[in-house]
Amino acid sequence: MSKLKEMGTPIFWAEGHPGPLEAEGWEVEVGGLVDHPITFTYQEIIELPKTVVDARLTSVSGFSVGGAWGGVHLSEVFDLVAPKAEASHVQFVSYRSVYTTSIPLGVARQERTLLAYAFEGEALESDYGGPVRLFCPYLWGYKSAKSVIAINLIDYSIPGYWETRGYPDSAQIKPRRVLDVNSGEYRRIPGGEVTEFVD
Ligand SMILES: Nc1nc2c(c(=O)[nH]1)N[C@H]1C(S)=C(S)[C@@H](COP(=O)(O)O)O[C@H]1N2
Ligand SMILES: [Mo]
Repeated sequence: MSKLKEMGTPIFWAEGHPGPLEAEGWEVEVGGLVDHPITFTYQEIIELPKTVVDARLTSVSGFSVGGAWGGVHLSEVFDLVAPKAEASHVQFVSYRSVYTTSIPLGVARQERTLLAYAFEGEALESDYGGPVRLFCPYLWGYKSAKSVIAINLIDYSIPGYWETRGYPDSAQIKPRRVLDVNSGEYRRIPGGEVTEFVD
């Protein structure tokens, strides 16, 4: 059993669970406002320089899970596709194209934002957005689109699945009490990127 599952990390598939998804044959199409659109295979993604970040996924629904997320910096991907000067946001499209979300390009370029394919050294299963998902610890978890099939560089923020259902596009993490999945305890978060809990 994977570490995420062992800890009882909630599994969110608002659009319906897609069932098992295979890494073999998986492709991520990166396009929009770029000079060189590229469709990456899973194999090509894992061959890009790997980064492991110790960070937390924190959901507005009230949980936070931390660990070693592994993947590739979005900036590595952007270096290859060359975003045009007018690109200001990045849209992520999940498998079946029902779940989408966008984040500012500046947040996508930050150090701990990854196109993630591993947690604690294990490949991500489809429950948790495998084979490849966005992992962005700076914003509420609804920005971390699972099982990504397309990444589009755009010049405005396109409201996605939860943004069109009333959740703020800014997705700024606010101070509040959440379940720390790692310890099983309810703890207070300080707001902003959750790196520690507060008393
Ligand atoms: N495709 C897809 N991606 C998604 C979601 C979803 O329902 N479908 N839920 C989002 C929300 S609200 C959160 S908090 C995280 C949860 O990730 P997890 O299901 O791996 O715990 O995924 C985000 N990405
Ligand atoms: Mo969430």
